Amino acid sequence: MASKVDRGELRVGMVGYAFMGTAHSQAWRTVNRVFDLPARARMVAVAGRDPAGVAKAAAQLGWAESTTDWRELVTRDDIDLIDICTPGDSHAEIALAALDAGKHVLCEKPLANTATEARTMAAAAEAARSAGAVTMCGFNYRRVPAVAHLHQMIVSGRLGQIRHVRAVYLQDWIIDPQFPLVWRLQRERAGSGALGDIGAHIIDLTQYLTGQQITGVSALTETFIKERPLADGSSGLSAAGGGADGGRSTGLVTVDDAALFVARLSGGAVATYEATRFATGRKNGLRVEVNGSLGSAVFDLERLNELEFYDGTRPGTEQGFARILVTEPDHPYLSAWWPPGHVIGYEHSFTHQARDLIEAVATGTEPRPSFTDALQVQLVLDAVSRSAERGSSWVELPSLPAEVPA
Ligand code: SOE
Repeated sequence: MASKVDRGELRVGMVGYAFMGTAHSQAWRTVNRVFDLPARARMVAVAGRDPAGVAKAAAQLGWAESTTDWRELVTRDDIDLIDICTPGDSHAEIALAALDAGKHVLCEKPLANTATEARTMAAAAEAARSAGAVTMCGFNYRRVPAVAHLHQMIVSGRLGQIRHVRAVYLQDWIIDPQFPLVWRLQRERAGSGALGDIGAHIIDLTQYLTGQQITGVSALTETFIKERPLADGSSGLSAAGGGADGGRSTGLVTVDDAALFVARLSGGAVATYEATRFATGRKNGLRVEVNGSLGSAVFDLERLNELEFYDGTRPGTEQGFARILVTEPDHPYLSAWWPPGHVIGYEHSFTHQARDLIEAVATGTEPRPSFTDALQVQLVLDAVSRSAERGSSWVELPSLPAEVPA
């Protein structure tokens, strides 16, 4: 039986301590200092493969213990919740073991590397609910106050009937051909490239914002740089070419660098999506624009304390995109932080995620996005990949006759 909380404590074990492990650790350290909650998070232990690395991480990030054995961690009686912050190829194994041990589970996005894995995880989560276990997937951008506020505006009808959704997530961290073949560029480890890593965010975000689900897609993907230097110590999973040392010095990139697709949503809206790691100059450029019959709104992650709002109900002489500064105490989560105008950051979305998860565990309610919600995102990822592979709706243009001026 998954304990709701143990004597007012939610005892947490985390697997993985890189970027997401660091962000989640900050959230577990901070959440009870900011929010009045029915339980206090206790950072019991963090697991990782490298003994020295995980011990250093435990000391730096605030975990009481470190271990190299996640399988032992998920069975410990002094742990209530397992927080999975590892690459996607281990999400299913760890989550299934944790659920089997009666733990609550928070799993980083995307839920899994394949739709099949995601289905198994969602089914196990559903079965575990009867024993009181809750599951959540770490689509943290839902918990940026400006996003949560825009969600409230849309569901209250402030934008009217939603016609268009326009979402991009633009990064540029691998435009250098010498950037090594890290795990995010290997299908066996990551499942997909920009599509699952950052495309998953805009899929979840737009479905959350509009309350509509993607019902069909037409897609294309591209891998601009197909071979890269091996990362230190890694083996070229699909190595090609021999280096000066006669060994394998490069490996094939087996995932997408960019994914673009159009979609229809269940409420009648049409949508465009672009996820790329080759948008030179864009560092973490997530932007969503929603056009409705009564107005439009724009969220831009690089200006995450703001919304642009076009109120189509205003007199024509007063219409224009207004900037809403989302720092008021009546805005989601913000009454716990600073006075109006004192902006917050990327990391606060993880603290809000931890807040909502603790609240859900303590009250026995299912947090969103659950594993079932995350399965739906995984099915969209799968559909995009299949559409791109088929090129089904693609209409090639005949090459123009030579005499046509360039
Ligand atoms: C990719 O670089 C990445 O780290 C994603 O994996 C995260 O989910 C996103 O929040 C930031 O960018």
